Amino acid sequence: MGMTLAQKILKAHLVSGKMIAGEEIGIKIDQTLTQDATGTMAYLEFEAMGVPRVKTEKSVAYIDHNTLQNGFENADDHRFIGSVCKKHGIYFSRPGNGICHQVHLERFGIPGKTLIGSDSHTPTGGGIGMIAIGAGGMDVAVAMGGGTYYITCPKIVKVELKGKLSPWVAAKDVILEVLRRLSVKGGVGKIIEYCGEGVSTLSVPERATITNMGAELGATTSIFPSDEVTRQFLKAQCREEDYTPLSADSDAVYDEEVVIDLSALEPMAACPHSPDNVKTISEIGPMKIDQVCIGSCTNSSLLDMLKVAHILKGKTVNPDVSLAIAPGSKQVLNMLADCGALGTMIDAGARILESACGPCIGMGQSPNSGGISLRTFNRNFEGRSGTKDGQIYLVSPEVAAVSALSGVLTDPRTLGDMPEFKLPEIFTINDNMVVPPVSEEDMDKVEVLRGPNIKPFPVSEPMADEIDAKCSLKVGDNITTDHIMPAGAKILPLRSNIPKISEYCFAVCDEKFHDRALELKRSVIVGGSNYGQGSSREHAALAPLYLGVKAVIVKSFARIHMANLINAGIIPMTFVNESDYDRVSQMDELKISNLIDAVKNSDTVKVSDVTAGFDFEVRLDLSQRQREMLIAGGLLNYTKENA
Ligand code: MIC
Ligand code: SF4
Repeated sequence: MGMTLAQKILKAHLVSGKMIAGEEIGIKIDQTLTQDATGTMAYLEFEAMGVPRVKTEKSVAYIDHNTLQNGFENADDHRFIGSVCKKHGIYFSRPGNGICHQVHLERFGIPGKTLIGSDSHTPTGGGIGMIAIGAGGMDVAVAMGGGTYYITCPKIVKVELKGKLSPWVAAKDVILEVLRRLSVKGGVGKIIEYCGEGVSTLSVPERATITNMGAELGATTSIFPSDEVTRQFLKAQCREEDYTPLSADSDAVYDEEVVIDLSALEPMAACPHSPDNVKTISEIGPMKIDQVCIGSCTNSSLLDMLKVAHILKGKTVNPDVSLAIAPGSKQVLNMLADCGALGTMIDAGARILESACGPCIGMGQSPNSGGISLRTFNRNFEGRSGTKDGQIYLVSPEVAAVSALSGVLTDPRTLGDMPEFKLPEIFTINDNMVVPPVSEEDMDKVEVLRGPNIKPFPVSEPMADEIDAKCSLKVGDNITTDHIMPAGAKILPLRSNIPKISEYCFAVCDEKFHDRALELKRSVIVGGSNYGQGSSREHAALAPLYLGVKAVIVKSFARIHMANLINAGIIPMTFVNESDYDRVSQMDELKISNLIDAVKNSDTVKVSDVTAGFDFEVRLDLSQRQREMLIAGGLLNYTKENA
């Protein structure tokens, strides 16, 4: 029986387990990436493991999230990460060099290799045929130390692309269509594999937009074949030697199939407040807008920027609109400057931002109260922009640029003929902002520089045999990690300080949660389905750990967050009968006995709701390794015990 491309790469990296969907497999990791907002924790964890040098083929640390530096904290984090990298064998991409996923695709990604990154949009690398997966910082630390990375062997969904995109319809519209059909939960436990005649019509940056935003499906990752288009891209990056042709076997068997006719797609937008709330631009109509932001790891490539510059050329941004543009990398910005496109954007009135995440993670450019903002980003969760009642629509760069001029949501097809936008034969290559590590002989000479805001991560205790604790919080469906541990300019600088950042834990849902949880000392959180979707931030597990949360009982979990809870030693449980969710109330006393035996040996355990006077069953959907990890009190304790 033939294999899919994802299966081939996974099999070539298989360390343990059987390639049967639903079973736990361990894979060898070739490359890792971190960004600064999750990186400080990941490197503190790496240091705690005591491995002197990274054992991967390539590990890169990027500084792209916390670049606002409205205090010493972020600058201290950058300095800490830079010094750890120098010492332990990691390449350090300095602030200003660009957004991790954009730069990694340009300079380091290699078809057929495995990559894990402490950022949920790591699947961007699937655009050049990598198995690239977002993970918690602790998993990345373990992989840097040469440890195996474990996932549930995913189902493979075939997305067959037919035809060719019409003029002014974009890669963003392809992924919005996939989201419209499959929803933000539709990819959980799955890899989305693109194939079909339409693939060759899409450039590498377009493919990367699609795999990037596959994160919003909850998918393990997404992947495109590595073909002639990939070779051309790598050649233009002076890396043709990294090219290998890769595709699925013609008789590969898939678990699910979706067909998308590219030529039938039209410009779309994801409406507030979910990436799967997708409508066509014509359905929404000419809504008045206040702000447009172009950039983020989804849509900040040279190709995107050249299209935007073309649309803006000789025009002026509408007087009622603020247009901000953040090119994705130093390479992109450099090339825009050299070809005059940057001048065109400035001339039209765009506010040029540094090559970083910026507004995507609420680091500046929050819209006005109730403001309508069109963004080429990948997430529009409530409050993420920094304005609680901001209305964020996710759109293509084409829709963004044309609407910035008109002041209302506009279909770019009204522009008429579209010129052919081509990638350059050769990109401007200058890796001078990537600092290589020192040699192994010199590593002892490097001092790791720590600032006062960098606090050790909270210790987790080995599991107790009984939980007798109140439900400190009850939340609904689709809770994101932006609810659990919000980001933004005020909170992001606290990523290295768990006690301090915990003050904001769940503040979006309930400002009193922090104080209540601390007062209770031990507690349990109850939630609905797809709990923990979105970011890979392990702070969404470490802050609850610090606040004494022992277990989270929900209808279903998002993949990375569930792994992060286990890594932190918090027990993830799911309702056997979802209707029991309605019977549990916040502040009910919940009691679970003989927990160690249940976690060791059973798939379910009984929870007594002492307050409401009823018992219910919860599922422990865990692998043997995860069970041992929970009993040890999390991944770090487990790794030490097994060292
Ligand atoms: C995001 O897009 O939500 C982030 C910020 O990049 C996160 C990582 C983080 O919270 O630091 C992600 O996607 O994993
Ligand atoms: Fe940065 Fe936004 Fe991409 Fe996250 S989604 S890595 S915040 S640009």
